[in-house]
Amino acid sequence: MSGAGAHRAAARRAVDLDELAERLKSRAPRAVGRAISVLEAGGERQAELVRRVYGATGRARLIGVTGPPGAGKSTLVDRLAGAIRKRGQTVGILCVDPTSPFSGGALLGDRIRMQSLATDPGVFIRSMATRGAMGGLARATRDAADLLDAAGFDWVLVETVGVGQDEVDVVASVDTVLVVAVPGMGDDIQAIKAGIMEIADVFVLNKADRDGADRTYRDLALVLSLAEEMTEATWLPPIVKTVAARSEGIEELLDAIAKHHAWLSEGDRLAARRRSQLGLRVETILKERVLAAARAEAGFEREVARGFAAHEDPYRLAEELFEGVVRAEAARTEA
Ligand SMILES: Nc1nc2c(ncn2[C@@H]2O[C@H](COP(=O)(O)OP(=O)(O)O)[C@@H](O)[C@H]2O)c(=O)[nH]1
Ligand SMILES: [Mg+2]
Repeated sequence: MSGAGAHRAAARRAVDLDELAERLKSRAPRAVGRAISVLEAGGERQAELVRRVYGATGRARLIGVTGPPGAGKSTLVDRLAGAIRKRGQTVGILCVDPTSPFSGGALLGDRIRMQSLATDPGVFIRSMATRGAMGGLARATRDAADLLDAAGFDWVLVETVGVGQDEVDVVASVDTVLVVAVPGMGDDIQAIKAGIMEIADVFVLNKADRDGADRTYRDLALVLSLAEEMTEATWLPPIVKTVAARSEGIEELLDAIAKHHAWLSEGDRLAARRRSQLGLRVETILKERVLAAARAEAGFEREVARGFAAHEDPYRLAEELFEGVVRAEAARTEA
């Protein structure tokens, strides 16, 4: 493409993103869907779209829902969304579940489970996917939450299966994290403790209709009481029993979420939480940028091969690559 042609194409894409950002405000499902696809595709357009909508973010209540596969997360999200709609508020839902048997077509599975909401214009549901690595999916999902926030949804619910660090990162970058447990987890409670216990703001003991619910409740309460020293400033995560399949305990769960929000709203807790989450997002983007530049402009693979042959230490190699990136950036700004 000629220089002028490339310039016109870039201008066209910018107009197209401006238009998309504008149409988002109507919360029209097609516009929201297209915008999320831009985020999933990654690259510069992902960044440009977030740049355009970010000014309008910060109003929605962001809720993460995580826990093992089959715990009832999608069912819970469906019922929570229903209860939120009854209050006249709107809700955007994002699902990240690589373990879903419908992978690729996860949308279908989640839509079936969330059938009651599928035709409601006050609800937007999307299963997230990217062609890239899990890290890319995590970032696109967090960006999509911003997009739904900017579009004016009152609530954004993010469902992720609680397995890897990336899923945990996504769910932890919200205002309130719900960790879903089910009866009879036994030793798994220890597993939760090691992995996602720390990030729970509210525990949901779902499938409370099952045998062993009381026992699991007591186990959870015990683990929680041992967790850390309580001070007046500490939030003690409550345990809420639910039977999502029968819509039981949903109002109690919303109450617990409201209590957590009230606690966060005291002093600058909410701002502090969001500030540290912003820091983590910037950290991720910065790491990726420096690494991408090291690959594209400082010959990462070649330098590692050379360093290996010369038995150079990793610190020295990283230092050299970093200097290569800085030189390339300086040359670019001069040009
Ligand atoms: N017995 C019982 N089953 C439930 C309950 N909530 C959800 N389920 C069922 O558990 C299965 C998995 O639910 P789903 O919401 O897809 O779980 P997810 O993988 O965590 O999203 C489905 O068959 C649900 O109908 C509950 O409270 N009690
Ligand atoms: Mg699910």
